[in-house]
Amino acid sequence: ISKKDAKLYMSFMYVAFISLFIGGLMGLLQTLVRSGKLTLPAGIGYYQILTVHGVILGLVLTTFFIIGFQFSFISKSVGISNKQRKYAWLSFWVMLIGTIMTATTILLGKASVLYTFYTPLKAHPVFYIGLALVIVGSWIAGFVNWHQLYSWKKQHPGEKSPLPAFMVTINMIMWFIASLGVAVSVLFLILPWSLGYTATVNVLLTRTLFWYFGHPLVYFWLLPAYMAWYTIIPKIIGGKIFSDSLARMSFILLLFFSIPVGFHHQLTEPGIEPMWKFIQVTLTMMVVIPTLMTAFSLFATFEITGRKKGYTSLFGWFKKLPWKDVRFLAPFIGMLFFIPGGAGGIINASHQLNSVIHNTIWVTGHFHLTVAASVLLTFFGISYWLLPHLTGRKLTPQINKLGIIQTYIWTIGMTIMSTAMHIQGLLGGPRRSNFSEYGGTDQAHEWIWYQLAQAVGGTILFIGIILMVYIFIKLTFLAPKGIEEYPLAEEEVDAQPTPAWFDNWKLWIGITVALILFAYSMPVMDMIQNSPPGSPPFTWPIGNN
Ligand code: HAS
Repeated sequence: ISKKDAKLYMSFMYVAFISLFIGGLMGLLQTLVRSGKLTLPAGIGYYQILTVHGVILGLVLTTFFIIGFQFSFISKSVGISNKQRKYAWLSFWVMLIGTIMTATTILLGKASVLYTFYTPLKAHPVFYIGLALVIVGSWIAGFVNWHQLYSWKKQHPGEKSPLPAFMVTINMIMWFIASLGVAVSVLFLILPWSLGYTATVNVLLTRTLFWYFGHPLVYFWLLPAYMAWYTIIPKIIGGKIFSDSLARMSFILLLFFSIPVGFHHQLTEPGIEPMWKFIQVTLTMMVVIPTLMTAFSLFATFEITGRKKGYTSLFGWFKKLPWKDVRFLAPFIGMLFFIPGGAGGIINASHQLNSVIHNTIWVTGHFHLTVAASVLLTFFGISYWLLPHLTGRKLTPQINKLGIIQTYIWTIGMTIMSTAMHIQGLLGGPRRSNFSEYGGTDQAHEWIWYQLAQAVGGTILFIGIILMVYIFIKLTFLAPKGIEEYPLAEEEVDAQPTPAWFDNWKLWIGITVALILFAYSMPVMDMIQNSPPGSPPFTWPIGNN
């Protein structure tokens, strides 16, 4: 990778790791405040720090890391021209300006609306304009990525698109189609209301448009982790990709079933016909198929690689995986976290069970297992080789060891915190709630022990963040100069050739759009025609803002 390219990709990484530190600190404060052990100094609101936590980690850290990593990943296979690089920089600056605008409004206490910015909570218009810019910046990145593949295809007629380019293209198509929903909501409904041009807002419609975007958002986080699981992990363990076609198929299925499923976040929402909820829940369950295909393919890679190395006993291949290589260990533990995380997701999506856990802190436990453990541990795993690769340094045995310690700290902290969240959620503990004794009820008394456990887990996690930021500084500025490989695997030699129809983009986009129209047209029309009169703004009780 040339110096020019490395500088571009690293810029995204700087923002990602600064966000990790700020967002993580806010997470620690959350757990301490909720345990009743800390009162925020005057002027800082509970919902203010919760908004910083969600926006900075859920939207900023993830988007910057993903776009930066994807640029490196796609360029590795199809290259990047000078002109494309210029537009990639444009995407970076637009995203950064948007982030600064959004962050400023939250820090000034003018946008304590949480990362979901549900109406009738109302933020300062600059908050929404900033978020819109982050999205526009990411669209520019998507257009550059598509243009990269398009230019390569023109030079290689008849050849199948390289797997990394295929994967990035799918993720950016999903992101583009999904973020159209939130763009419409912000531009046509929320911003005019926030600017004072309209007196009320259609709450049901804005929430629906948010979740039309919000669920694919979680797969936008997950797919880069899958990119690493499918194509990087095999190389790190000394093996090959089990099946190029299977990997492509699972990405295509995730594209189909990520978007027309947002109602599973709105199962308790009045105003949506149960039949449409049922249809979207059915489509949600389909997502399990590509996920289990991924699990199967990973274990196939592990076993085939081990057996090729001569480990013949039943589990010899498993024992001999490179457990002391943090580039493998961190993502592997991420995969393990996905088992309870995914099982929790199936519970959430089941209508009757959803009514037990909805709006409880169980949900917070679920997404800390999925995004903050599975995805983030994989992103850390990527950082251990990507950062030194870009900065021309070496992942030394000493930094590798620190990385292993970091992985275990993260695992312990997250296990304690998310287990406590799940149990407290089953006992009815609410999510998104400041510390309260709830009038001294027995039930609230039961919750406090789990809150304390979360504060312990949160503290351990924050130590993990400090260590990770230290590792980032080491790998970026201090580690000895050297060459670190970009570990991209090849396909197994005896794999069936990938059929050409995988590159039929019109077909994949056509099916995706058809599924969306099927799942959303009628209920959205119903919301536009029959929603109750819009709602005036809601503000938090004094002291919570
Ligand atoms: Fe979720 C809420 C349903 C996956 C993130 N989810 C959230 C929220 C976030 C989030 C952030 O249906 C909160 C939103 C908010 O603020 O309100 N989720 C699902 C379902 C899945 C799922 C069905 N979620 C994710 C992923 C996320 C994520 C991935 C982030 C990256 N989720 C829900 C629902 C809600 C929800 C409801 C709303 C709840 C409510 O009422 O508010 C599925 O994708 C899960 C499929 C996964 C599996 C697991 C397969 C396991 C694998 C591991 C491989 C392991 C290996 C190792 C190879 C079926 C692939 C094995 C080794 C051995 C030794 C055994």
